[in-house]
Amino acid sequence: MDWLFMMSSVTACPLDCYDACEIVFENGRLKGLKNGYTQGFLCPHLNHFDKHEFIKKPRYNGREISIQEALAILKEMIKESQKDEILHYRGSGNFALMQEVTDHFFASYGATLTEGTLCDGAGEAGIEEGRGSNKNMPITEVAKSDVVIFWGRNPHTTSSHVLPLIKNKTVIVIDPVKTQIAKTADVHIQLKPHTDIFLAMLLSRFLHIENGCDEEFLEKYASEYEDYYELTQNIRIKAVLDQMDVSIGQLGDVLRLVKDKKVAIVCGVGIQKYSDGADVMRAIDAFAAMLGLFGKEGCGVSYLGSSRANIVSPFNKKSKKVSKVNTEFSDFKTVFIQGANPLSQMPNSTRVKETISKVRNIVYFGLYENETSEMANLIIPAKSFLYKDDIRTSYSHNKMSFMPKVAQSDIGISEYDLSAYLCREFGVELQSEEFYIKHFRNFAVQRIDGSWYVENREEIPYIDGFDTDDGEFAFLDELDSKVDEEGSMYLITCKSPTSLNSQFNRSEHVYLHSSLGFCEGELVTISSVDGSVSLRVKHNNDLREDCVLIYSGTRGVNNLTTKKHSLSAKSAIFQENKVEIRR
Ligand SMILES: Nc1nc2c(c(=O)[nH]1)N[C@H]1C(S)=C(S)[C@@H](COP(=O)(O)OP(=O)(O)OC[C@H]3O[C@@H](n4cnc5c(=O)[nH]c(N)nc54)[C@H](O)[C@@H]3O)O[C@H]1N2
Ligand SMILES: Nc1nc2c(c(=O)[nH]1)N[C@H]1C(S)=C(S)[C@@H](COP(=O)(O)OP(=O)(O)OC[C@H]3O[C@@H](n4cnc5c(=O)[nH]c(N)nc54)[C@H](O)[C@@H]3O)O[C@H]1N2
Ligand code: SF4
Ligand SMILES: [Mo]
Repeated sequence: MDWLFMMSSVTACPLDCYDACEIVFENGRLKGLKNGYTQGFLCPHLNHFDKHEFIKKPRYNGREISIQEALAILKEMIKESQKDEILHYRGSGNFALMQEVTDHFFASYGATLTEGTLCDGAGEAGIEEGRGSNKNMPITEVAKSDVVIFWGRNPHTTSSHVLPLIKNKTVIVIDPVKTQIAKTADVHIQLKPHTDIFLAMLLSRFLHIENGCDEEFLEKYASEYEDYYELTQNIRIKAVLDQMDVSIGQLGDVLRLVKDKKVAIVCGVGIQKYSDGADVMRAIDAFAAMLGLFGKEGCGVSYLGSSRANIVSPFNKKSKKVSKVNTEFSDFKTVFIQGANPLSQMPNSTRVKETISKVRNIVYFGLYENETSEMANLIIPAKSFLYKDDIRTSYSHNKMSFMPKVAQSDIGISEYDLSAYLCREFGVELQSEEFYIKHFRNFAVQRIDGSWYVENREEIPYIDGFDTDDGEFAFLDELDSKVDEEGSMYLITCKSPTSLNSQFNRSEHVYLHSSLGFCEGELVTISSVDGSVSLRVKHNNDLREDCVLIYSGTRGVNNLTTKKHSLSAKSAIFQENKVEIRR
């Protein structure tokens, strides 16, 4: 690696991750910043960041070229396409704010951008329906909680910096997988996947029956709670508990631990990878409302907030948009893909491959080789975060972290420099890089701990009620969800400890309970209504017997998933399809 060593500097991890760690870069080594939320440690992705081979040279139809040639070819591709034949598809490979500078060029030029999400959109829609906005309980608040409920969230894998904060607290885990946190939790409810809405509603119902609700809070901020209680009465307790594989005693255990306590419900994306994901999230929020958890210290629901909350983007130009979930790539002549691996990470890969193969000019602008670079005509290596100026925020806490260039490299080009070239060639106005970084910096304030935070992001949101029209929580008024029919197996496709979606060390296995009779190492075919994938088996008895686990980032996993949107948002629903296993 050609580091040009500089003094020790502080930067931040650019990855799409709750923790948004701050990093000390010293003599070519990356270490976690001791102060603040990073608490002096990083995760395996960043500890081994330089072990992963970057793309070093641009390529055009397999031939190595220079960056100047690559830019000239990109210019020709744009010139030979009508404006409405150009698509800018940007993923979340790097989560820092300057990634959006390319949006500025493509939107100003008249190209099409994407909308919707492969990630958290269904849950966010549910939160917005209930509260009128998605203001997140910053994860740092859990330090003040008595009880922490991890609901469809796997902190050892996806947000390990919360772990030091929950020592000696009561922990409840709701997850169909016996995750590492579940193994030491006070209560683990290993429910059947996609039954959380019933669990949340039954918890609300029994809380009400046992007079455990925060009535003062409810009268003031959620006065329709009696109607909601009535809705929960439509659930046939015994039959539904059987279907969920949960006992009434477990409901009692949860209620006993949370009553009159400071409770944080820490939700992940696991609960909402379904078409009714918004309703699931809203029912969990309703349980939080019944407990009166909003607007109080150490209490609340921590999900994925908007990392851009309270920041006005200078790059927010109007443009035509198509969905990121079921994009018809074949409608475009030139597709510019940045920080994304859609051929692996979008749902229904067979469809994605088919539609993208009809595109004349596929441009891939990224760091690593993958399924998308394999199909691209033009490959442009990006500079990694160490070699460019940037700034970032988090969707889990309120810090803003500066990311100055800490080393020099001749490899690749930054998003700003690529945009500056295109803006110059096509007569689009662009300010200096420094101007934009300063623009973002202006939304930060320094606090007494010396760290910078996004200005006016609340530590305790909803102190004065909700952001709905009447300031009250809007409960679900219909129950449209059903327990899935018995039969084929549930697909769990959660995050891997060794990869960040499709970056770094990607899993190559399917994980099954040993009692199913498949041998370790055996090749099996897993299929759904949308497609199939063949993978070797690894045993994992932390799974339920009715679950098939294939991590996000595994090649072929999205052959199995549907291109359908969730019902309330343009959000992907990776766990909607049931699957079968064949030898
Ligand atoms: N190591 C690592 N870290 C990551 C990522 C990564 O790929 N690898 N990705 C990053 C990104 S992009 C995101 S969005 C976050 C997501 O981070 P998390 O929110 O933690 O997401 P997942 O791992 O997808 O799912 C979390 C848990 O939900 C459980 N689950 C699945 N189905 C259900 C269900 O029906 N009900 C319930 N109650 N639980 C269910 C899974 O078993 C899993 O343990 O992680 C970020 N951090
Ligand atoms: N089956 C299944 N599918 C899923 C998920 C799941 O849980 N299961 N999770 C979904 C979720 S939550 C998400 S967020 C998406 C993520 O899906 P993607 O947004 O496609 O993210 P990655 O797989 O991380 O790939 C990102 C690419 O970005 C490039 N990159 C990294 N840094 C930079 C940079 O600085 N500049 C540029 N130009 N490129 C860079 C790398 O080359 C990398 O290959 O996947 C979704 N797909
Ligand atoms: S935990 Fe997340 S933010 Fe921290 S170093 Fe790892 S990937 Fe980056
Ligand atoms: Mo995500």
